Amino acid sequence: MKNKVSIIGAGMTGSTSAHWLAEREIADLVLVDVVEGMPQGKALDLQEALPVIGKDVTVVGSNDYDVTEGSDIVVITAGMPRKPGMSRDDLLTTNARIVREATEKSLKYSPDAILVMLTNPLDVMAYLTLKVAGLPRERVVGQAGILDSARMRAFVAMETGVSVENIHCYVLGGHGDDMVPLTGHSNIAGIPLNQYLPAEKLAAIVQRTRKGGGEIVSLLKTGSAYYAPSIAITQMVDAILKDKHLIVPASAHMQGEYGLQDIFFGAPVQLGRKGVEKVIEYDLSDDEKDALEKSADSVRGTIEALRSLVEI
Ligand code: TXD
Repeated sequence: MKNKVSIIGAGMTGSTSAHWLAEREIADLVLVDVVEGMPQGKALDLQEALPVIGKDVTVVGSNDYDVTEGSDIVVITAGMPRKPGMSRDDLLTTNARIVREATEKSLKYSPDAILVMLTNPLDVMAYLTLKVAGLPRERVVGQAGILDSARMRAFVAMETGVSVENIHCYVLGGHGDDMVPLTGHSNIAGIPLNQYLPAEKLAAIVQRTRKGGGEIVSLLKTGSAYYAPSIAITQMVDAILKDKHLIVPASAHMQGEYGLQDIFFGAPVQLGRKGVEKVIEYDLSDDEKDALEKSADSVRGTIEALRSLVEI
């Protein structure tokens, strides 16, 4: 039987995820959005592209959830993106309403689906979904770390001229400006970054990584990044459907790891057919531990803000 992946929110990240996924021919795809005609139009356009590259998957667009029935994975991108000068947390109330609705309606038709979250503020939207749906932690995972780490990899490649294939970066923590790019675990062909690059160059890369989302928002003026976020979604969906046991940085529900309880937080996560199989714990320096604690505080703060606004 073919796999089925539904994407809620057919905007920039949703439709670009569908594009990357269709190219991989790993699942039939459904796009759902509230805008009339838009998911149908994008789905048909994508369907019509596939003969050219010889890929046999069906792509359906709809304003209703019934067509999502029996999905193996539901990707939730529905919500508002940031506007210039807006923090991810400004999006809180609006996106909480949208994400709650997307979660409830998706699970009605696909009660066994794994939910891959993208909507910002990411760690808190993933938390909301887990709580409103009452799901075990295996079933809800948020995309952030692959993107943040890919940005760091791109910046390191620009600085060093080394192939991105040799550059491995690990960005942990919440998906906000307090994220924690690890400079000792990140490496170029096994050489730790903090040995490869002079301290000031590395500090600049860390800073640019932290502000990577905002840099794109300022350039675009309307909307936020979508190519890199959606290829990150694609890597997660691929790892789950193929039961790869792939370890990637992603946002998962912490149950004691890194000393954290009951928040979603970016950590190395092993993904397979059941979703989150394991959260991997790194040995961290005291500075890194402090930075993670600061990032956790900011996620906790947003969860508290959410609790004061909506019932969870
Ligand atoms: O790394 C990450 N986690 C992120 C997160 C990277 C990129 C984008 N990130 C966040 O994802 C961003 O801040 C937003 O909160 C979401 C979606 O970003 P995108 O760039 O795709 O925004 P768009 O293009 O505005 O698309 C959102 C779509 C749009 O078509 C709306 O009509 C739709 O969501 N939408 C809905 N769909 C279904 N159901 C409801 N209720 C709904 N409301 C809006």
